[in-house]
Amino acid sequence: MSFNATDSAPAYAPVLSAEVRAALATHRPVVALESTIIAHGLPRPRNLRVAGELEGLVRASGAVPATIAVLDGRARVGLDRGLLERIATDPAMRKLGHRDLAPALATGASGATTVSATAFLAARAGLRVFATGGLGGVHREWTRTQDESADLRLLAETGVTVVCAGVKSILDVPATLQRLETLGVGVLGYGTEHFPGFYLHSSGEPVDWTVRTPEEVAEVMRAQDALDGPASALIVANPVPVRDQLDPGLHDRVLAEALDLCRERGIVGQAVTPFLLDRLMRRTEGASLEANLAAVRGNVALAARIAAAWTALAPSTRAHPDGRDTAPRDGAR
Ligand code: PSU
Ligand code: MN
Repeated sequence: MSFNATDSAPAYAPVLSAEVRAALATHRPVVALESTIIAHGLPRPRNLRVAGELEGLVRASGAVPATIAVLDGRARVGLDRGLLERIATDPAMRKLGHRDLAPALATGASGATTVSATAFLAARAGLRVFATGGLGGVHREWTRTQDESADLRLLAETGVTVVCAGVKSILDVPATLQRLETLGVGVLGYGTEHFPGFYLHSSGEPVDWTVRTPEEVAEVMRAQDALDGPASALIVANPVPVRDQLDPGLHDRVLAEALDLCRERGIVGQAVTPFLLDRLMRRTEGASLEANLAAVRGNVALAARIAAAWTALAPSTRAHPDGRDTAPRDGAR
């Protein structure tokens, strides 16, 4: 481990790409994208194509994509093609949660950021809308392992709107929803009265609030800011369309087997989620991957529309016209 430390303080603040900086300065919509899904959630070489495809989807929907990662000890918000390629192809790319950011920056490390680290950096950079596949949450073996993703606590303290297909179905979904309630994180079903099930259209769990348009989401964001309480995320739970979901019977069978194998092999910590996602993909002959990708694509496109609706609100009625001031709600603490 070599440290960056020198007499002059290294630049630890996130580095925004010129395009992202320009978009923020002119109040154009920007969508933050995470990189762990690229480096650790999808198989190579497809992951690189997907990374480019997701950025293209954001652009096609009229917003600027800002994929977030740490490269050579710099937290980057907005990556060029070369950096995206490194994330997708470098086998040494680490998986960085929020707590890993400081050691990664201090040692000049490189890694993909999870939801917790991405949401944090996005808020720091003044981005309000973030898209991913499925959030981390409470694992099914929680009573034994105490494994609850750091995503939840970070979202409880960070003022970003996260568009996702619920939480990964490898998790204990009811327990995760309960934690979100306890932590005070708002959950909106997008066009649905049920919490999505990641690979599945529905987890079977109800949601308390349903919205049907990007404008409605933006209005909830404005109300959240006007209330001026402690910063916390807003989850927009957007289900994968029924036609694109994984067959529910196949899902349940293959997942039970993957969870058993995970336990048998003693896989713990950060390795659990990538292991289960990979195992499901193999055992469904790629069907889970297609469902995962359909979910992510839908989330990215919706996030771009929400970002546009958000920037369309009169700047004076948004608490943070460009998000970069230090007003109490920017969530980046
Ligand atoms: N969504 C996906 N695939 C993924 C992830 C999300 O479709 O791989 C990643 C996110 O980065 C999320 C992480 O934060 O999985 C959760 O990992 P853990 O359970 O170790 O916190
Ligand atoms: Mn975990």
